[in-house]
Amino acid sequence: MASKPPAGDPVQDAPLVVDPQRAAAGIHAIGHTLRIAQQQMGVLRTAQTLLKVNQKDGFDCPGCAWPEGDKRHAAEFCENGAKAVAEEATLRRVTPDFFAAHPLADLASRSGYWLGQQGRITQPMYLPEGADRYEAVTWERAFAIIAQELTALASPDEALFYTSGRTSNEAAFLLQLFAREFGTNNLPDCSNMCHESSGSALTETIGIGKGSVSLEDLHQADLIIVAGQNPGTNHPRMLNALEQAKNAGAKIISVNPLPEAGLERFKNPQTPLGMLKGVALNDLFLQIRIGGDQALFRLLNKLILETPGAVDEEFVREHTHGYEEFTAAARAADWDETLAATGLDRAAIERALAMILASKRTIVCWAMGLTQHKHAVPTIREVVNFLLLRGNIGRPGAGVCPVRGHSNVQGDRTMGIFERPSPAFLDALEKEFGFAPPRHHGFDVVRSIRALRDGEAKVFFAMGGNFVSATPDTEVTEAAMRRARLTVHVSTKLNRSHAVTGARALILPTLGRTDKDVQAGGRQVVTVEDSMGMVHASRGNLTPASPHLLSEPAIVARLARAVLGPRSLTPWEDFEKDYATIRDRIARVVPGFEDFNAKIGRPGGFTLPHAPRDERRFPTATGKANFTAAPVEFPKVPAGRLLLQTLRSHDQYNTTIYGLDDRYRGIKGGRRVVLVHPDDARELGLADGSYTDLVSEWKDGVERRAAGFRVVHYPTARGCAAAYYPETNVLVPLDSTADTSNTPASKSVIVRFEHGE
Ligand SMILES: Nc1nc2c(c(=O)[nH]1)N[C@H]1C(S)=C(S)[C@@H](COP(=O)(O)OP(=O)(O)OC[C@H]3O[C@@H](n4cnc5c(=O)[nH]c(N)nc54)[C@H](O)[C@@H]3O)O[C@H]1N2
Ligand SMILES: Nc1nc2c(c(=O)[nH]1)N[C@H]1C(S)=C(S)[C@@H](COP(=O)(O)OP(=O)(O)OC[C@H]3O[C@@H](n4cnc5c(=O)[nH]c(N)nc54)[C@H](O)[C@@H]3O)O[C@H]1N2
Ligand SMILES: [Mo]
Repeated sequence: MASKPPAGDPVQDAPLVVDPQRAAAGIHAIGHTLRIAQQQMGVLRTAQTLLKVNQKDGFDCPGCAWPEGDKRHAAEFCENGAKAVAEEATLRRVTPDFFAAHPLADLASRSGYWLGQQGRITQPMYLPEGADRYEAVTWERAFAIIAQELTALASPDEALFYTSGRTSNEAAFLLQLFAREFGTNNLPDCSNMCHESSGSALTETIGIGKGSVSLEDLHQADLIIVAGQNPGTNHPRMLNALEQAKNAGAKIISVNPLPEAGLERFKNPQTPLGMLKGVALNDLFLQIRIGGDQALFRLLNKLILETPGAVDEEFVREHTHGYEEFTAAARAADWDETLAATGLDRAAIERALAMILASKRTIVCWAMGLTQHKHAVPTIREVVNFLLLRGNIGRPGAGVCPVRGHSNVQGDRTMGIFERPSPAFLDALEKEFGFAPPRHHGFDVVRSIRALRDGEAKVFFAMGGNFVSATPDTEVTEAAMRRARLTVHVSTKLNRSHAVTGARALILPTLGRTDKDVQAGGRQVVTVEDSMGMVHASRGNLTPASPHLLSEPAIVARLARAVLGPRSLTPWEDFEKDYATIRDRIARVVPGFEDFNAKIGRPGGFTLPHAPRDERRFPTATGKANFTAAPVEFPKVPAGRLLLQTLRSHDQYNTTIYGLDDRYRGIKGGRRVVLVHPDDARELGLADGSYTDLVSEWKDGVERRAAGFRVVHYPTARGCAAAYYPETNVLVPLDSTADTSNTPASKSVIVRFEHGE
């Protein structure tokens, strides 16, 4: 029998379903944006913030990592960016009185949506061992508690330092420096759950784990393939770039199990005509089965190889390695297997091929639809093979475009937030700071959860994020977190990770992107790196939520002094006073940041070097771009089951829930929905509007259950289902991860449905 969703949540989850929308953005989006913004921030702050988002003298939008163009519009933000800003700049406050009134058990019974709606945290809070609620604590005492627990550890590797990708370059650089001076490379980050597969695949094949295109390249492309990405919701400003490309004659192919609104039709809110009519962005929609992408690109590669004159022979000869082995594998690709893996028909693939062959400049963009699968890394390598074949890298209008998530997730990695740092990076750190950093690898996210579960790690410190909700296997992860001696969260807003704690817990409230940051050395700026390797400054302009907040760099600097004491030669006090002194050090440690302080003075910032893009040089082990030839894989789903992907609604930012609607998909007032193709639903006896439990089946034999989901008949690919994250993270087994990158396979969960007769 289908059971009811967990009790205790004051938010009624009662989804209503209407027809999905065909177009994204437009007038409706603007009204919606302003309404949400004013509810949270009031009229004045709405004006103060929304006019500064992504302006050259303003702050970087805390939403996605999509870059800003050189010619900025007065409103360089989107509906979802405005929601992200409103969420942070809200006038609502979580004070010590709030914690006095809400014991831990109460907080643990609330939904993530409710927790987030309570507002900005105003003071450091401490949960003593055995206490039933948080109490206010001074900063000094908070740092002393952390220092006490950290110094009591048998080894520095019993501590974990997590980073969520909103953290600025300056704070990230300090955090990794502190962790390494303390003695560990345990620096898991959200990237481990996000684009790690892209980083792994790209580093091996082109020598750098970052995308190779600029906005200008998108505008100049003949063909843009958008695979496994929903830009209408998650990167709305990307639609402007796609529209511009389209106006210049580009074709667009989208590859997705779902028809996503933004790609079908885009109503540009920044042009009057766009608002009324909108443009159809998609020229071809390949409605692929979940996990079929590697098979698709492999077959396309075979077809390119079989077309006389289609391969860029000169590029292959001059710049690549492994061609023979790859062509042997590609020639063996099989139509029938591909059609089974992808669910596509032959005619659609042939149409795609014609567009590919007609294009002289091709870009492939992708996001979580490709990265969160068991075979994500070989899938992305196959995309690289596809681009290499026709020389589509290192020239205008062509290249790889992994579209990043968090606004500074790429920068955090550049700053050394990585559990497997390169020896070169550690050498530079050692030389600059005069200590010997640990050389052995640390734990990524999945490995960190295991370490907590098995008692190998005892202190968990998070620079932002919402670890227990964002990670897989919620029950396992929460139990693991509860075994910690101490859990510490540097946060702006309340979330579930504050309610699922170790024996002792701390919440350290911090400034956000929109807040004015004044230190002893004056008003500070921080910097971020976008999805295309552009680094620029970000300046908040709002009065902080409370006088007790510390900035992220200040928190790390004070923590480092409390923990390391005189044994550290690093000038932590100077770093806190003036972030320019941090940038001077970054300039000497991280390649590409020479003259950092001078360069961020330039409006718009500067672009980091990227050898494949700039000079067709590939810093791989072979010194060439590597073709690869992995066996083709795709998920096999037993009869009576569907393959579930866990994705984002239009009203959320990862685990932050802005509202209960998913407007483009026609879902209103609830999140516990599962989208199923009507024909699959009929076969499985799932009536539209009925309720079902989702039960995930994994080879460990453990059955994981998410209860009480409303069935929605929806035009997804056959054999596939979709439901929102984080409600469904309970279904993703901890050990179900991508080969090589170890990213949780959260787009590929085999589920059966249990429902009343
Ligand atoms: N408003 C808003 N913006 C965000 C975020 C947010 O939560 N809200 N999150 C940010 C973050 S951290 C990230 S990483 C990005 C995420 O951006 P996306 O990757 O766009 O996010 P998802 O909702 O996970 O969507 C995955 C898309 O891939 C498709 N897909 C799923 N499985 C497959 C498959 O096997 N093959 C193919 N071809 N497609 C597939 C899904 O149908 C969906 O369209 O967005 C960032 N921006
Ligand atoms: N099933 C499933 N799981 C997934 C995914 C999926 O598609 N499916 N996607 C994965 C992906 S791509 C990602 S990136 C991760 C996201 O994982 P995380 O980055 O850990 O999660 P977020 O929800 O983005 O974190 C939100 C919290 O960050 C804090 N915060 C916000 N702004 C600031 C700030 O300026 N400073 C500080 N210190 N804190 C701040 C707030 O307290 C807020 O509650 O989730 C992953 N998990
Ligand atoms: Mo992400």
